[in-house]
Amino acid sequence: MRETDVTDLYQEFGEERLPPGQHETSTFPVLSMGETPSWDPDSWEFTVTGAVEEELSFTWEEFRELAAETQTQDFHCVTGWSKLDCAFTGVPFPELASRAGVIDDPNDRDSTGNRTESGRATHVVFSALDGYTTDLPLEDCLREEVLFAWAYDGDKLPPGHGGPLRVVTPHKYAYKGAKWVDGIEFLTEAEPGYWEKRGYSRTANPWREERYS
Ligand SMILES: Nc1nc2c(c(=O)[nH]1)N[C@H]1C(S)=C(S)[C@@H](COP(=O)(O)O)O[C@H]1N2
Ligand SMILES: [Mo]
Repeated sequence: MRETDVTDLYQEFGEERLPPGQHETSTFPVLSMGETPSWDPDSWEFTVTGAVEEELSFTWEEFRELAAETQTQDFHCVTGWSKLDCAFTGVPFPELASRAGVIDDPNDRDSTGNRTESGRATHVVFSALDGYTTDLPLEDCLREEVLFAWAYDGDKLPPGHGGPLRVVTPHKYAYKGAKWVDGIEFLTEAEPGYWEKRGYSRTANPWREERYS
């Protein structure tokens, strides 16, 4: 399996690996809005819908057959803790986007960052088994380090941390990474997710301390 270390991605955003206002922790706290949902591998279905050439759906077995990689990443929680050097294994977002036929041309945007051509995807909303949602602009998702992860430190992802499958977003605060993720929808306009509706940042760049909107 391909293994990469993406902990230097901070250089794109700031001077320091640890974003401002964050402290390092060696534990991995669990933060969820509610209970850990139950998961049935036989009926679980992962869907890719919306503004794509071809909508997709995967069973758990099918999802596990997608090309995966292991990445060493940092994890920044908006409440102030950061856990460095987490090894997550999973499928990079661009793999799913290209299978579904999402064409992104970063030059084809107006001054607000939206696509100039209507009907093309500009945003993504992630959905999860517990009813959680979170949204990001498409260009923030089309990055190798946005992983649909099923393993953490070589073991299967614990249920509390989003197992069987979660998203990780090392370039964003961790609320952008939906635990128990079961779908992505490509949108032609922004649609705020659970915390985004409750005052948290739409863009959530830790090096700019975009915590609240
Ligand atoms: N489905 C789902 N995903 C979620 C959440 C949640 O409540 N439900 N909480 C988010 C928040 S606020 C954070 S900080 C991280 C926490 O991940 P952890 O519990 O693995 O530390 O998951 C994010 N993803
Ligand atoms: Mo959070």
